[in-house]
Amino acid sequence: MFRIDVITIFPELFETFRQTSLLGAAREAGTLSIETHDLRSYTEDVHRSVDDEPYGGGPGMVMKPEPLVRAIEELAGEKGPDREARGAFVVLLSPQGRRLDQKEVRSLAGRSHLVLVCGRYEGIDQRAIDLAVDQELSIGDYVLSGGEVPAMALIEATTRLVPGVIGNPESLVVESFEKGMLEGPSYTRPAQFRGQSVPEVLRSGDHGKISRWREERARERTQERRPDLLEQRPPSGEKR
Ligand code: JDQ
Repeated sequence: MFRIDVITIFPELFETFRQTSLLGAAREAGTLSIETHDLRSYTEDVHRSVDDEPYGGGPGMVMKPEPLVRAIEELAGEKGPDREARGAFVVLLSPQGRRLDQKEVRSLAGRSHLVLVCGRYEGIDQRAIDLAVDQELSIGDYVLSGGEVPAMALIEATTRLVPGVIGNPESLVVESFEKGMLEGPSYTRPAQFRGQSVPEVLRSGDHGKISRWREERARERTQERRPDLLEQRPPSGEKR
């Protein structure tokens, strides 16, 4: 069982997401559990405050450390080797984190319990991060308004690698980023559309030829759009 707990002030953002086919099926099969936890329920003041003004002044608000650390420790335990030994790993989504890539996704999918912390406002008290978070991750170099959308991206990317979550494991390994290359073009019916035809080779029935053609198109597209991916690739045949 792969368990994901999400700490957020907007748990309702995850409701329809949790019901999407892949995640819903895995939850019903008992291979996956995704629970959200309202950060406000971990506050102890009458106003249920999760933010406060920044020390040193400046615009915006900062997330208070107490409810965050209380929530994380209740769900994952105290930071340290015992927590990691249980397979629990606490990730804070933030623009200051290391960039999430497929290699990191594979590593996260190898854990058994992820606690995802979604911030809001302009920052999080550094002491909460130091005390309770194992890793800060960003999904890309652009600024969102909170960690919820990044958390959903991380959940989709990791859960599809968890055995038993995707129905067909064959459709997985051959995919673009798992090979360190982009996918080439795909086609479906009709064979002719607005004067453009499906490449003849794909309708030839020669699977060896089709496979080589796809490999060439993938390489061509990767060279054109993402040459950085080809530079990172190990010599052919080696697993990344
Ligand atoms: C939060 C914000 C100004 C943060 C608050 C919490 N890849 C990625 N982009 N943006 C985020 C992640 C992200 C994640 C969590 C977040 C943005 N903000 C907004 C505003 C400075 C820092």
